[in-house]
Amino acid sequence: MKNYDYSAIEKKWQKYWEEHETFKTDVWDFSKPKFYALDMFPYPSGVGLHAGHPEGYTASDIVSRMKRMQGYNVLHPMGYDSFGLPAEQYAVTTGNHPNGFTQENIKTFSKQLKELGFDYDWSKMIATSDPEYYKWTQWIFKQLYLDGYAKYIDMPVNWCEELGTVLSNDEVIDGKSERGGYPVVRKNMKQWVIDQPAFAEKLLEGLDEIDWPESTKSMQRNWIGKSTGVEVEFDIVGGGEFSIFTTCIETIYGITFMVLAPDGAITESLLDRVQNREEVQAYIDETKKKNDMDRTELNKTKSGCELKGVTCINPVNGKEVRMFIGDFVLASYGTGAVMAVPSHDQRDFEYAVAHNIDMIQVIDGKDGHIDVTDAAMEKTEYLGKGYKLINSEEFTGMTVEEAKEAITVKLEKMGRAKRTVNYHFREWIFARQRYWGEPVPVVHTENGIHVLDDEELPLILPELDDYKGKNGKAPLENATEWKQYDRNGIKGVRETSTMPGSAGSSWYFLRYIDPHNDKEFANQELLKHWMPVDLYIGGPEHAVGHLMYSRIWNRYLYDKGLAPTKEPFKKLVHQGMILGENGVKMGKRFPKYVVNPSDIIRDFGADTLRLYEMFMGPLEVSKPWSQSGVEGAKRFLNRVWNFFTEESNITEDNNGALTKVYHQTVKKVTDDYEQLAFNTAIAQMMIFVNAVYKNGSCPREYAEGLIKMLSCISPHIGEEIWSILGHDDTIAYESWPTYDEAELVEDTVEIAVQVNGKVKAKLNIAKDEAKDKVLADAKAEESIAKLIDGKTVVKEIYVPNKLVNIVVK
Ligand code: ANZ
Repeated sequence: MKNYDYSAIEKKWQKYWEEHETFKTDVWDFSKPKFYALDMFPYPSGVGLHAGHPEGYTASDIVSRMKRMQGYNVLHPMGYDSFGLPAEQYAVTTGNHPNGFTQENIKTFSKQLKELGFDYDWSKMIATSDPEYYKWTQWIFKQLYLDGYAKYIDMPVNWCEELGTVLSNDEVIDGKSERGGYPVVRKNMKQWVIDQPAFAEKLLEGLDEIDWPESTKSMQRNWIGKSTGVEVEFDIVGGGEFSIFTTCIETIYGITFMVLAPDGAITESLLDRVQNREEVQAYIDETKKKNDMDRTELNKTKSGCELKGVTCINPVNGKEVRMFIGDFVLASYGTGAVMAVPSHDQRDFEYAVAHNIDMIQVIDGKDGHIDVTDAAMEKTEYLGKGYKLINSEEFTGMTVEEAKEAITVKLEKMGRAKRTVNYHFREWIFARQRYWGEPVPVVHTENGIHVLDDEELPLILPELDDYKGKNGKAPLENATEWKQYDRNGIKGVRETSTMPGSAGSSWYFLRYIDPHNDKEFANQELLKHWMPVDLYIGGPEHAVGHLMYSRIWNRYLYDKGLAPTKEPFKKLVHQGMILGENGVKMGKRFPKYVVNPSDIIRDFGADTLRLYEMFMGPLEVSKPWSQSGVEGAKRFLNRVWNFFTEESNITEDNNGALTKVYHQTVKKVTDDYEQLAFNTAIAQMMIFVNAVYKNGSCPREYAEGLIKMLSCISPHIGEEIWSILGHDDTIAYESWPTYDEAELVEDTVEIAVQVNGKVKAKLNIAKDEAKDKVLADAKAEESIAKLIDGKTVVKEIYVPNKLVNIVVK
């Protein structure tokens, strides 16, 4: 028996693949159908691969290897999302350029990925921090700007005067900066943004045509937050008017007060009229310290104050209504004003209780009174339940749906209502005061913004001595020479903020198809052939970040005629998390449970690691690591090795003993790989290997079929056994094993055995068994034998493969 020296075997085949460029894809070969398998590319951190990386990467590797054997031209690339904060922090603390650190990490990652035996086409590797790459990130940004989707506009931001910088929401705690504890205020500032709302409808529609997890689609729908309602205009007593946005116009007779956004324009226009100006101003100042998240949280107490001396008129019944300000109403959503109906809305209810305001119930439950708070909680479910209006003049008695329409029509006739759609989706803030990112290719001049010419791209990130921004300002402010722009008579100062981390990853799937093109971001003919990505695998944490941004950039390019498909990722699968042996997330908290893939590769081999991670359970669920599971995986590979490398075990003829189980295995493995159900595919291969051992030998055709299937999961051992079986070439391009449906048909059937027409027993017989044999077996069956013992058999009836009836006297 040959020794299974996994370490030598793995090194040998990794070298072979590299030397033979086994997995280099000729993207111009259109003669075969294409398959584009994509992994979410890693951030090249300083710590290298973790146990979670090989999981998703092995999954896409298996499918891509099967597709290649099935005759597809497969593109399976890998690269690095290499701009970002950790490299920047490294630079700040060590004074070294982040590029060196990033290049080192990329080397480590690539080495580790190669040790895992993935079938990546390394000639197509990209890194988002590479100028050859970010040239095109800048170029796409430029198009977005020229088409009006990238804008430089006033946006509310968290501003810290002492630090002189904008902070993200999580850098602000209770109105103070996390660092230093300085006061932070909301303030409008010029920012680079991408107009996401402009894509909202297209993004919603696109979700219907892609094969993605339902949970991810619904997270995207919620994030976009489409809301259909009505804007209604109210007159202010003493002159003027304002509008509110509501999704529940049917509750208009239940209004007992109004709430305005304290920091909104309507409030500002009323300040001169309020009698309690000081109180109001103090509350406005308080509001400006909070971010939207704090303000809208449901369980926060509903603070606010009345605008004393200011009231408005409800247009449907002429009633005078009190007006308040409250921070739960956001200036940036709808009109920045709410008609408050405390009987039917949770937040209005809490506000009314806190401020002692009346309530009027206007919707009656089908089963009597509906709890005011419940009604609000069930806001969506309450439609279609037949709830009827009360206390609503001519609309009393109508269902909610009828009243929605009728009241809208009435207000429209009065010239008071406008049907509106709102999105919660906001502009995507597209600039950071950081160093390690793509420079924004624009210049601020006296006459406004000047965008760089194409031949000025890439705009290279300048080297700096100091990567820290002075006083919290953008680090590129330190690049005093670089900053100054003077070309072709245009003078100005370059933009010093850089693009966010998600810029480069929003289009990398297009670049992989043609990564070395220096004329365009990718050749259009190639894009047409290769897009969309057929299978995209990555973590669920990107559900609304990267996966939304990529859809936006792709859709923008599609609308411009520069990308061939509306949606970039046809099928998406999220791998589950691999937990520590103690069942919790691997990390600093429990260092003894952190698994380093390199250790497993050293002690068991990459093939075992890959097999083990695929056998742990369904790909999509989180599962704890188990060292004994790794050993079990290794034992299985040993069993395969020991049997199939022994020449005398492989027969040239086929006695049929393994035919059925082999065909069942090919069918199950093929179907399961397609469904990414790897654990059950492996279980079936184990069944087959057990049957082979029991049989003592295996026909060559079946041995080769098994090794082909197994080679997708554990490619090194697959190649090695394949060569021992007498082949000179790689197994990677061999044809996928096939199965015969006819061989799958069950060859035994269960029949009923009756005595005098009553079923007394069941019997398993070979299909189409001879009548005499079946009758004899039936009569020999213990329970039947007892029943007919001593009686005379007068008739024997046999319906083939169905039943036997023995008539006795
Ligand atoms: C009256 C009403 C009665 C409402 C009722 C709800 C229930 P979505 O679905 O998120 O669009 N609203 C409107 N503008 C707001 C703002 N700027 N800040 C905070 N809340 C705002 O929610 C729309 C509902 O949220 C609107 O419908 C409005 O309250 C409130 F029984 O109007 B409703």
